[in-house]
Amino acid sequence: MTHRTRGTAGVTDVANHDRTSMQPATPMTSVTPVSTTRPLRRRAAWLGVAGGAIALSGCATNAPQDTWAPRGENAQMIHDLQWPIFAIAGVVGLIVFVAVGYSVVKFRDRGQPIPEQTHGRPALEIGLTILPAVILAVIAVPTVSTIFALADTDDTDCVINVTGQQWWWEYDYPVLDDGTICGYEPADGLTAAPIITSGQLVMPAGTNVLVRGTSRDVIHSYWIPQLNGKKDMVPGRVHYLRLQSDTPGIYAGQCTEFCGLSHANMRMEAVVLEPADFQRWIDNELAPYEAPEEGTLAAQGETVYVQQCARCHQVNGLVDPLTGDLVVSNPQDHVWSGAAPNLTKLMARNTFAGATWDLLTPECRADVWEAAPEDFGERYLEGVSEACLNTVDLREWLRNSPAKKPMYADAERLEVTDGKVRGMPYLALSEDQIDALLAYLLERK
Ligand code: HEC
Ligand SMILES: [Cu+2]
Repeated sequence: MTHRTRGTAGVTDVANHDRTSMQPATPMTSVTPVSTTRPLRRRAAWLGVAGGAIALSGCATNAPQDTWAPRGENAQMIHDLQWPIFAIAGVVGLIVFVAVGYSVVKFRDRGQPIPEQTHGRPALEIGLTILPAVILAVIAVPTVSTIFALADTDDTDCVINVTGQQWWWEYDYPVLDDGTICGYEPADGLTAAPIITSGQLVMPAGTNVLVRGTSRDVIHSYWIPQLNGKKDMVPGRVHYLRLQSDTPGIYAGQCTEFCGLSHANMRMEAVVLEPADFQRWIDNELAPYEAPEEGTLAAQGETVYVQQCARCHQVNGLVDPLTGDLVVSNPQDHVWSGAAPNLTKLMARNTFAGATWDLLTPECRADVWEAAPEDFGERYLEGVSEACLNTVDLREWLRNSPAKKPMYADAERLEVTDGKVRGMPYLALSEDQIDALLAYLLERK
């Protein structure tokens, strides 16, 4: 015979079914009444304010990285898929929220007895398992076909190699077997050679561009929202990304894989030019080097450049004025990633250092960036003039680049680095040297 001393099972059984008839252990009126409604209301008010602010921030008019404003075929494909799916998910979400809200309010605990507990409803459960499966199966059809369409490389007109490194993108336009660059023949008198630039990817309008992307250090991700989705760029691998647009203009993007301290300063732009303008761009990139006139400030700048910059940066065709030798950079000995931006035509682009700062003053920038598509090419190809040069940011960069763009969290505690640096180091240039360098760089366009 069992002897039950406490009978816990019996007590809980009773408590479950007769909860409402139980008396609270302590009377509800206590000596110090604590009200919970006021802090709760205040919290709800703050939540409302925060939620409203977040919702309103979605209304920005100047949002160059808007995924809902496609400007090319690939982005349009994504857009055509995302709208209906967003709508379906929205309807499902609404039904769920209404059902949950209704149940929460209607069946809230008012002290009523717990309803009779049943063991499931097979029809409902099976139905609610099959329904989402059917919805997902339906959505899968256009999704998979879009993924395949976005991975197609058969219709490529132009190949551009894109390489990420901390914290900027390099573009390399290879010379194809037929002697063209991206399908364009250089003008008479010019020799086809790979064009190497950084920051701004220049591409012809109405052309299927295929990016062959990789990385020299960590994983980065290439993303121009108005032209296509994201593509990770991984060391030791080549990933492909399609870009296309019919509308001349500048399309902004940014690295979307956390890649270290200055990840947020790793931006890029795609610049779309009409074919005739693109031809002019190519010809200008390939134009032979013109040394500064003797005795000018720019000529002094050339000397400073050869001494201070040429070990990392390449200026194609530059001849050392002192020795007469062709100057060839060897960034692999000085920079961890093994590369530094090619400065041959620095002033033909209009942003620098991972497209983070403008080479143009705000007024001149607006003239280019806000130009109508039919005027855009002409304005972009003007490059940076002396009157338009944003000397503020460029000077700060040359004075102390790691102070402008953080390269190390704690440079004081650097281990021995084999003489190599990440990004561009502090070079202790004098203001005179910087003046001369600016004059020299202004002619690089
Ligand atoms: C030790 C190698 C090294 C030296 C020396 C060096 N740089 Fe750099 N420089 C870099 C690297 C790496 C970057 C890319 C940094 C980034 O964008 O985060 C860079 C970026 C730049 C940029 C931006 C280019 C672009 O297309 O975005 C300019 C301009 C520049 N350097 C000018 C100079 C000048 C002028 C000198 C000489 C006074 C110089 N650099 C010396 C490594 C170097
Ligand atoms: Cu990155």
